Amino acid sequence: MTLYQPFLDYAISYMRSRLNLQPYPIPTGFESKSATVGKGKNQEEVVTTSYAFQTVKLRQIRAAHVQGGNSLQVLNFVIFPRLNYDLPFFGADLVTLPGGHLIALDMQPLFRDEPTYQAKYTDPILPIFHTHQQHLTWGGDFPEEARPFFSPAFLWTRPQETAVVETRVFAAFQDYLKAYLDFVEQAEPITDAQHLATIEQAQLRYLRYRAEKDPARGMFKRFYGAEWTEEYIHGFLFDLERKLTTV
Ligand code: DBV
Repeated sequence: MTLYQPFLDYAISYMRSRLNLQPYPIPTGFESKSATVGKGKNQEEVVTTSYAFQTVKLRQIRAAHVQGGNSLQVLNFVIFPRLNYDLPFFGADLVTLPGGHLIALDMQPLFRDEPTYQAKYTDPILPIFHTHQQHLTWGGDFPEEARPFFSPAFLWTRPQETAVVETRVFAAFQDYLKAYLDFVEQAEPITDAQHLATIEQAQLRYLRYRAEKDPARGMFKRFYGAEWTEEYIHGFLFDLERKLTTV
């Protein structure tokens, strides 16, 4: 079973239909990684596959797809805009573990508490959020320190049923991605130096938080070792800092 393959296929083909997707380099050895985990009858192959693209407005569109049998499926899909746009991040963390499903879907804001920013990038999403939230109830506790990185339209849910993921979550994912590409289409480059500086700071704040707190770190370390994991996190999943210092 590969629960999130349809999400990935949909996202790539939908983006191709609206954007001029160019490849984004994936560091050698990180395109696909596999390991055998567990013992005896419980042995499972865990394969992590990476995908990455870029466009004129989007610095990095990347996905990590982890497939390890029925009770281990993850699709982490993030879009990082170029630093001369004030666009939010598209963030999807779709996670299935032995304990159940955990779904995080949002347009993650650069400036969480700025009214003009909210009016531009959150208010238009609220109708979509409310439509889906009726069927996808609030997932409960999540790290308080992560709050600044999510918008008021954050869909956060832990569905009991796989069917809910396949139907309701998939529908929400499609609607959020469409709305995001609408924002991208409308986005105009920022030229004001002061504004550009605050955007870079906000991107770095987000990136450092995600790289430091990556909830998948433990899992990846167990499967693939510490060295591979740190390189994957800093050299691919959350690579902005490296890209800035190596220009
Ligand atoms: N999460 C990632 C990447 C993953 C990934 C790159 C490639 O950022 C998977 C894999 N997320 C993943 C896994 C878990 C979570 C959990 C495997 C389960 C960890 C576990 O239970 O062992 C949203 N993801 C979570 C949680 C949240 C998110 C809130 C619960 C974490 C917890 O309870 O501590 N998305 C995640 C997040 C941000 C975001 C924290 C912060 C800005 O955008």
